Amino acid sequence: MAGEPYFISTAISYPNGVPHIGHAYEVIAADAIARFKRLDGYDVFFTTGTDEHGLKIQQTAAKAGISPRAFVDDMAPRFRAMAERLDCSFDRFIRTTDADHIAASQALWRRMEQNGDIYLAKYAGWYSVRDEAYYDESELVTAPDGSRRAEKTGTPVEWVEEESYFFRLSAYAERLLAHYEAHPDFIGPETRRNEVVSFVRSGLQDLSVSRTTFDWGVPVPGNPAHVMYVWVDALTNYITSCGFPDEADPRWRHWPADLHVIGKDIIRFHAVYWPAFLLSAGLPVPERVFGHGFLLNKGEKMSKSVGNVVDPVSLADTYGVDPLRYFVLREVPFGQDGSYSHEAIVNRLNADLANDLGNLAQRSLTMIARNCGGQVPRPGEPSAADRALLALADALPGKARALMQDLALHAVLAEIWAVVAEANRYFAGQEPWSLRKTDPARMEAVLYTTAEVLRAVGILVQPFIPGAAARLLDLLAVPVEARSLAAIGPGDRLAPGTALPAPSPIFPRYVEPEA
Ligand code: ME8
Repeated sequence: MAGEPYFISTAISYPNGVPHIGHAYEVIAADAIARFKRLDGYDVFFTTGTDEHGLKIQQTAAKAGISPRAFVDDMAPRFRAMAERLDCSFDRFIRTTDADHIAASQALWRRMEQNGDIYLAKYAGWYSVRDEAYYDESELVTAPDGSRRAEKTGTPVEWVEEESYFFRLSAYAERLLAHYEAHPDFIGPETRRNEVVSFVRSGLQDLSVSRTTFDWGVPVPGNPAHVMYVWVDALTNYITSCGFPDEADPRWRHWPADLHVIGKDIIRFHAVYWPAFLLSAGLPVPERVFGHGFLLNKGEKMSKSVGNVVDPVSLADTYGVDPLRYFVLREVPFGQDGSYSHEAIVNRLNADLANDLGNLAQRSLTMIARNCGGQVPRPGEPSAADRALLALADALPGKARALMQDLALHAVLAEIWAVVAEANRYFAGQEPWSLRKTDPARMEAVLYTTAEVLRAVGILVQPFIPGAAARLLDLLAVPVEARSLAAIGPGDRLAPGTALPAPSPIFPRYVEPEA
């Protein structure tokens, strides 16, 4: 497909534990955006993956009694399997241990070095292994047990002294501020943007970008006693996937990224360090970095000690992949924190999916099967009510595009479901079951109009609930090549007389298992 290139990525996950709901949330949201852009004709490239280097991984592997390599080889496939299980349509699953990634990281390093932005010095500071980050004295607190901890994350820090390469980040503050100014959409949502701007305004210090105290990392070119700071290598993943450093690679057309989807906790790395590295290397910087919120279990942060860490694959097994995707995308305004619980998921599933959309499809398609010979009925001369409803459905792509531009995924779903609600009111008001005897032509028109709204809805929900959307469009006999956004509206209406398959329910209700 030769549309305009669109590159979207998730963060790459630390595989030092099994995937959790936060990882699932991020890849589902990015997938919905990727799929929407594909529907809208873009040449999409969508990446996700695992961030496999660093001290934390080395230590976790040591605890497990295996090599870091064996450890990540065991863990990374679980992240990939999760994304596949959640129906995420990534084009590349990048592992930072991939050979092309090591080469890309070293190439980026050399470019920054050639530009005079990397120098060797001595580093001393408070280091948090858990966060893979150094903290300033002013960023620490003393815990009740007397240990020093990073205030922001609560993780323990230790005093570390080592020879280190530095990146001349201090030289980039002005250019970064000018970039934020010139590209108001570069960082979203607004709160994150303000946070980053004030951080950069307060002045930037050079960044320690190598380590000598462990060896599980990408060797620094020309000085293998050092491995790169894991964030240098991690951020590079995005250009590795685009073929860097081979700018003749066909994938390079996708750089710069259109959108990095990441969590709010790592915005600084993506909106400050990453563009500075790229500017130093003479490469274009991404169009947009969006920091989504955190998903909390009944409002609580998940942690192993609280015992509320939920396996996203088991959630998908319990509720179904589409209901899980729908829940996280509809319930949480994208960019804000959200909460999930069994009750909240079941409510959404039964109310929005089973009742509103599922029943409408089931009732109208069953009537068509029984009363219209299993074929798309005839619209006749549309009434004012038919026209009004179709106009609402036809307006959806425009509204959805505008909301997607703001990454308001939840609002797109709200708009679609507002039309579903209107279609339900229409269906109940028109009473096609009564028309069956009194005015069969009018019954056909009502069923036709309803089916045509379901076609528009089916096309539009594909990015969010791909499996169910495909089943709905199959029931309406919509050809696979006629499922793009452009096919919504008068030009591609359902053709009367088209044979339809026997209807079957799309969304079963969730029923509590017997105790
Ligand atoms: O940060 N809710 O990896 P990670 C929503 N390797 N999102 C969450 C979340 C939650 N409860 N918990 C984490 C890293 N996330 C680095 C990224 S990118 C070059 C390197 C998000 O496994 C988090 O914000 O800790 C991040 O975007 C992603 O999950 C991976 O987190």
